[in-house]
Amino acid sequence: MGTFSRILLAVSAAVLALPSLAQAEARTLTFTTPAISVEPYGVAQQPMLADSPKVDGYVVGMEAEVVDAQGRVQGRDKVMLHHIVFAKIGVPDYTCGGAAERFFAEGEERLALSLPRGHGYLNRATDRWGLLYMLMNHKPRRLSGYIRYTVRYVTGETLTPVKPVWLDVRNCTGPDPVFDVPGGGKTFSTFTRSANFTMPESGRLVSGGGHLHGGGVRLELQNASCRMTVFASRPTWGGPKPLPLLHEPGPTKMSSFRSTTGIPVSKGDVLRLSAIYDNSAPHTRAMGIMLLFLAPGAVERCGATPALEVDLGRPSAPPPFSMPLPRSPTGKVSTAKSTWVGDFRYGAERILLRRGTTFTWSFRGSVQHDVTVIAGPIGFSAPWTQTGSFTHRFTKAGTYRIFCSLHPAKMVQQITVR
Ligand SMILES: [Cu+2]
Repeated sequence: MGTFSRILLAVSAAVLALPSLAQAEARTLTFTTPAISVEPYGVAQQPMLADSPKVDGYVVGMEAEVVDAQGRVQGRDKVMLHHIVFAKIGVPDYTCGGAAERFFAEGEERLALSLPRGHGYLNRATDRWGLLYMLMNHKPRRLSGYIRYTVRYVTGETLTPVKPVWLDVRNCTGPDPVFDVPGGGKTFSTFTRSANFTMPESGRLVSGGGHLHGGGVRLELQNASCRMTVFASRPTWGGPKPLPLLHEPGPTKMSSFRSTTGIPVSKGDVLRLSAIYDNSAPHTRAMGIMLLFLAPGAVERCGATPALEVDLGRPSAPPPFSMPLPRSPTGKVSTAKSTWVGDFRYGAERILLRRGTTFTWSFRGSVQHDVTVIAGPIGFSAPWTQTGSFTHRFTKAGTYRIFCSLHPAKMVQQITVR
């Protein structure tokens, strides 16, 4: 076949692929961040400006992954995408206000955004995007990762605009919206953390998905005003675990829904989000987040939920799991009631206490650290900090395995309570 025939063929294929509106175009745009360096077994997190489509249009789909310098997707056992959040700068967030509207996020579950046909998230050529990343390196050497994200983008057509509604059981309490599941309950016992959000307008929820961490059972959205369960996002477990274990593995997938009809919600309706976790063991630094997309407009009050297109995965109960320390604690056993938390180690790594003791960690790092129980009779954690102190009263005997979630391979501690 000659060159000319090949061009003709390509042109006719392109014409056939065009939608009915001659001007309309859907493209997949690919963006890659500069290199992000992550220390051995370390965590890197930072906000950065992000490239965005420089023409007016609508985002209809999105996904993100970590690639190496050659553009190859990195395995979860190298630099893992722990969390990523995209936001439009200068636009208040739907639920939390402030200066950035969160519109897309992924965690270990790799939830891609895919809006139902005819709906899109409006983007202007002049809009500016930011992203907040958290990467984790599972190798003993410094590695660089690049976040590559693809945007499915529609121009030349008017779509039904949607607004991102970010619901979180921690309800806008800062950059690290975590809570601790204490554990210590019977097999199959659960722990629930909930938060309410009152809808400021009416509309249809046309897409939604969830985010849970290790130990998550389900993430449930209810319309409390209508006494209806709207949607439950369920975790799928399994697949290879990124080794060494630097955190309790999370779901590999969370179920999500799409609907062109949408789930009706009315102005004033109270949406209640509940994160339900296994409570037979501690699950510290847990999360419960659901990102929904609302197409504003008049609806019938407490109208029926339509049939949803659900990407279910293979949901099951979280597998029983006991997190080991990445290395053995060393040094002589301390019986003091306090220790320091400094750059990349705890003052004492082996501690023996009497039940009822109130123990104090004093922070004095040049970077942030924390105290996170990864296994033990009761789970608790201290927030990321460089200064100040954190106390915990040990009321239950047993062995507490502790690390800094930001430097898990370096900062370990074991406290035995008798
Ligand atoms: Cu640390």
